[in-house]
Amino acid sequence: MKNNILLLTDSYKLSHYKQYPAGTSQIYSYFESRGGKFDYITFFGLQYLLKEYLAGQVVTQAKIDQATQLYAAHFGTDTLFNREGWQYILDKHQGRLPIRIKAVAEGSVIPTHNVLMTVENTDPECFWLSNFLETLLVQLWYPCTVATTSKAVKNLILDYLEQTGDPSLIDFKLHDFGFRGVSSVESASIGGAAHLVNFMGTDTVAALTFIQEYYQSNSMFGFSIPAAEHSTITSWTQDGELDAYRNMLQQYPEGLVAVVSDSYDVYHACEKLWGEALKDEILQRNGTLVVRPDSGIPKEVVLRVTEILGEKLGYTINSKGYKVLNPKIRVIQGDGVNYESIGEILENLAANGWSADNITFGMGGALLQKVHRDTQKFAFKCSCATVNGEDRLVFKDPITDHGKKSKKGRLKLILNDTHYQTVNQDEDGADLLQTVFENGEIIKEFTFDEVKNQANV
Ligand code: AOY
Repeated sequence: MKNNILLLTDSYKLSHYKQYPAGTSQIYSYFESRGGKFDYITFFGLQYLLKEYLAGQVVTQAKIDQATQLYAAHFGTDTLFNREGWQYILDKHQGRLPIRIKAVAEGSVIPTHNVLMTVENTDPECFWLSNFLETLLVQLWYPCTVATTSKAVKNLILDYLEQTGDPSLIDFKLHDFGFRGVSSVESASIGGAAHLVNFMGTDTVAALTFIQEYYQSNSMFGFSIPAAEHSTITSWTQDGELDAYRNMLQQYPEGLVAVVSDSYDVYHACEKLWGEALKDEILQRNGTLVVRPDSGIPKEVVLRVTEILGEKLGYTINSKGYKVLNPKIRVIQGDGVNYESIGEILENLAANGWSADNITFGMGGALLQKVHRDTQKFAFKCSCATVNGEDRLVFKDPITDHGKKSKKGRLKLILNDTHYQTVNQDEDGADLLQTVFENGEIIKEFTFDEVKNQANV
């Protein structure tokens, strides 16, 4: 049985329905980033979770029966599982979840410490369901964190392009190399799509079908080019390195082609092979050769490779006073690339007079895998409980870590001029949270074009 919602939770949640106060009719919870590495969150990925796991009739008799059996064995007793609660959802709501989810528009860029999403039950009998969904919904941390990292890198590269070159090149300055480095195909799909909220270059093919399927888009949102890997170069043997490179230029006589060039000696490859033996072929080629170093200290190797290629194939000085390689040649760095090393590489290039126009980055593990829920400290907390018909302001504020303090009451997100604020619903100001899900139905959908537009306002 695919995606049994009754099983997509932590074990302890199965016992929680008996733990709320008598008379509880609603649990209202919210999702936020309590800070972290970056100060702004790009919100992305909720629509996938809604479509894949929550929309439509997600409770069936077979799923209840499966859960009944599994939980009896798991807990060693059949008294814990809330069978009646789920049977009620099947019988009374045709298996559709009596839940309302409000959220900021997908692609929104919101300062940390603000409400991004709220979850509440719409049937008072189902007060226990709101936080049963926490486990699944908090997995939103992953696409939000990837989109946030990718956006931060975009702003970093844009700073250097504005200072040293052409900002219109930004869309292809960060290429996703991360498919092999993630823990699953599902993660590659989700994380790869999150990166494409900000950029247009990817080698993570799984992201493309994910966008088509979950973000209603028939057009293409990720692009790539022919590129070598070490096997296609080293199989010519070290003596055949020149022939391997010449073959690349001949097999792809037009457009962009990328060639990993560090199999033996990247400096020799740039100076003698690309820079002398193949110089005329590169200069006469109708396109751009992208040289890829793939080892060493990134900021040092990139600078030296750029200087060799500049000396051998030429460069011009742009209007901002920075050197730009001959348009027939560029550099791509994919080894050791993360937010910090990109800054170091661009700084070292600029300090030596080289424009950011010369380089593109490939980012793999640091984009899609070297992130965790605490990179941006995501949390889902109850802020209001209705008990005996009265709303209680609910919060936590541990003396052992006030950074974990949570918000109180029914929340909304407002924009005061340019300043986002989370306030109580009875205060003035238009709520930026929109209902996206109610009683099993998706109320508001976003296309990937809309997500991208929202992320770049
Ligand atoms: N791809 C730009 C196109 C892609 C890649 C993918 C791991 C590319 C390399 C390149 O130029 O060099 C996964 C490592 C590299």
